[in-house]
Amino acid sequence: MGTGTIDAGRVRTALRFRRNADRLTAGQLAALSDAFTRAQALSDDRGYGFYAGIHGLPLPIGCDNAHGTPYFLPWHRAYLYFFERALRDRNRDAMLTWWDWRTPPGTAGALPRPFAARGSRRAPNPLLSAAVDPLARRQGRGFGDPRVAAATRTFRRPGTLGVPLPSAAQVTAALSAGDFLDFSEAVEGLHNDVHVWVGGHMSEVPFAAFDPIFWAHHTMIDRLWRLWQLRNPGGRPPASILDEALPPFRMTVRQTLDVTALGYDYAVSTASAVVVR
Ligand SMILES: [Cu+2]
Repeated sequence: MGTGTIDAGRVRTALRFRRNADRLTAGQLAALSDAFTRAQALSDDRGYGFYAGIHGLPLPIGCDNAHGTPYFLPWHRAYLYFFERALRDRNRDAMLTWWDWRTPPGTAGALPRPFAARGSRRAPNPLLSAAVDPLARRQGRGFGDPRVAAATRTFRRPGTLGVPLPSAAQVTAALSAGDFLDFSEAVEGLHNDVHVWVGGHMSEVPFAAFDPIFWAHHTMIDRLWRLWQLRNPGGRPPASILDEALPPFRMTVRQTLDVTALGYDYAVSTASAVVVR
């Protein structure tokens, strides 16, 4: 179930790979969409709204210590781990996927195609938008953009708030930080820019995780941490926090350090220009 303990049985199985959202096979995308659709249909603690609500409203359990602190990367890694597990409970072939939002020079960047596809009335795209918990909307009244707090489903306003997506050069610069805290701070700053660039629900912390693109964005952040770790084998959060838990998850900072121990890794694609070496 949900936010319980790490599942050692699954961890012992072969590694599963998270892939670039724009390079999914038809089968990988179908599994992901199916899992999102099924999770979005559940209103209990196995469902999409429950997980989205952990990040901000209506269950702001994690967000206070998950942003602007050394817990930023570990907390979100735990969050993705348990959310991905909830997705795989709905469709066992589903895996989180990352949005490579780095913009090549001279371009404005774009949302990954699977998350931007319109879908049809009969078959709405579960990666485009999701319902916002009515309780979150009630609690969030008066917070931030009133159009966001009032909307029953998530929406985006890409590129309208005046903040560009991070460039490849900015990502490379963040990855070159030699110290964990320096890296964490740099990557969190780029992460904030992506939230603002997407706009709508993504630009408001209490609602951000209801937008399906949130998960692809944070999977990219988690992947950058993994790439940084491969470059900096000894680099880790301060020793004083390694055995701290990451509420509401029954996982400690130390338990987030090795993604392969959590049963996953990131697929290397030749098109991903972040070179590790
Ligand atoms: Cu975020």
